[in-house]
Amino acid sequence: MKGIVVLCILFAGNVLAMPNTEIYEALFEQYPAVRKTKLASCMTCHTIDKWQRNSYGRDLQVYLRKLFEDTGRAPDPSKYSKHMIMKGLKDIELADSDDDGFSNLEEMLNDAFPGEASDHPERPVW
Ligand SMILES: [Ca+2]
Repeated sequence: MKGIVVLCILFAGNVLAMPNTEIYEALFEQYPAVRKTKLASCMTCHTIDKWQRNSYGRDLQVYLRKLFEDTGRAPDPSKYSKHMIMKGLKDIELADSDDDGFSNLEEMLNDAFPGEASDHPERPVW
């Protein structure tokens, strides 16, 4: 876990503006089973190419910015708390950020990246 956070910080530079420990603490508290899966990585919210946010990361970012704006404050990623991030994760659970036919929650519960359309739970065979 410590290695993942360090790796994210090293590669992310200015791309990741939020404190990474808050993100991981929120992610693991919201979805405890994720801690031992591939989703316990930067790739849950970012692309490997230039470490930009993927569609799931962008949806979360939009939600967090709106939380700040709704209170009349300018969005400040350095002040996103674990609680705020958890609220954001919950709020985008029913969305299908990568448009692969599965909700973000279905993907989180089935070890599939919610921001990567080519990675999704198995589709039922009819
Ligand atoms: Ca997916």
